[in-house]
Amino acid sequence: MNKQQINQAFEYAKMCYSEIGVDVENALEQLDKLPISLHCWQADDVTGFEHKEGALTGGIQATGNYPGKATTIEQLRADIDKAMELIPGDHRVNIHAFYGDFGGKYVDRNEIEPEHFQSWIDWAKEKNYKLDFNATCFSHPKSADGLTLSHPDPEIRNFWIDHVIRCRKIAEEMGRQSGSKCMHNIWIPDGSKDVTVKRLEYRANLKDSLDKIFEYKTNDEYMLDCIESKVFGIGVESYTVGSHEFYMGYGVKNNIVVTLDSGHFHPTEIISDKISSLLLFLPEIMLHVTRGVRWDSDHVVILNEELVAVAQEIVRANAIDKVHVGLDYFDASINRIGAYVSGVRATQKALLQALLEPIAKLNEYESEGKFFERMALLEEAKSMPWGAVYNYYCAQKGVTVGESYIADIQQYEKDVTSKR
Ligand code: RNT
Ligand code: ZN
Repeated sequence: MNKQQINQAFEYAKMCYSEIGVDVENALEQLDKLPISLHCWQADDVTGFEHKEGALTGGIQATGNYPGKATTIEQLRADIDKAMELIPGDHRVNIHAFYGDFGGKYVDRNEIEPEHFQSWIDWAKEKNYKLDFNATCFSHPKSADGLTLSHPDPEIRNFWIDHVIRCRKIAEEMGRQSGSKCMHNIWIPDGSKDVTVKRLEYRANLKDSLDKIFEYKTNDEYMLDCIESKVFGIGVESYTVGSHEFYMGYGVKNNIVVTLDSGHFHPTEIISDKISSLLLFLPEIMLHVTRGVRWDSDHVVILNEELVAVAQEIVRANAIDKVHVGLDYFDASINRIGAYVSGVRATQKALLQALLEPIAKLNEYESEGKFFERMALLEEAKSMPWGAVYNYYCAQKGVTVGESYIADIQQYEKDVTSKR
């Protein structure tokens, strides 16, 4: 497609949308202000930079051994830069604590400091990315028996409390230096494989640990904490300490943002319908958008019905400023940089479709009880030429249009990742 064809298709799309009362330029302006947080861990299968051969634990698993994964900070940053080049708009990078720049030394989780993340902050500043952060409470000897913040041993609990407080300070520093609020996510793997008797005790321990963690007050302008629940993990099938009810209760009571990960509920349970409930009780929400296939398999996000529903719920609830969209998947079986680009583009397409909805008319039909009309207009909206609008947006931002980014990924593989 050349520029003229892209523009012609866009003009046609604009006309179609204006007929149903939708302002395309306005939708694009909004899309452009919507950052997506790119998780650093897709580039290296959640390995991090603490050890050379650190095993991934905590009930999560990256499957596949596609060649060329990033094994150094430089490689990982180069891969993210490449992905960002193929994504229109300004976005965020979500870093895990065990990706620190430790200069070849082993720095334990209860020793990390903002200085270990200064090179990330500098890189982000140079590239105009904003940063998000995560405590890392897995892949560590002190999480080996499956418990961290809920551990019966107060010494182990204190170790993790210390780690998370340090992470909150690092997140605060990231937000302060980058001039954009850093979302700090807390997810712990705690749970057990088999029938568990002392469910209440571990949850009471977790509650107590969180209370201690949040005793340290951070500046809300620089960072916000989020707490992420889960239903089960591999080897942690019978009991998860940090369940949805646990964190929803804790979050609502203490005004802490809740993270909804789309892979963390029962296989047919969806997060789209949870957004409008949580928004009534919490000022903001964090999303981990992923694609579970039969379990929390963290497949690459694609443009499926639930992704569109999530985007629609955000837009219909007028909550663009309140819902933080982050991605969370790690597919090691395909080109990892391609996985980033496809996932972000799919998420943007879902958001764009939602922004292009004839919402005024739909609201009107619904208020008037015209339910056939509502259904029919929703059906028509599905086949409106939103693809032409997305292509135009890419072209406008100087980013490869349509499937031609496949060739860019192949080229980068040939020139860079295949040589690792
Ligand atoms: C695990 C959670 C968590 C992790 C990252 C690496 O099931 O989804 O968010 O994916 O912290
Ligand atoms: Zn997650």
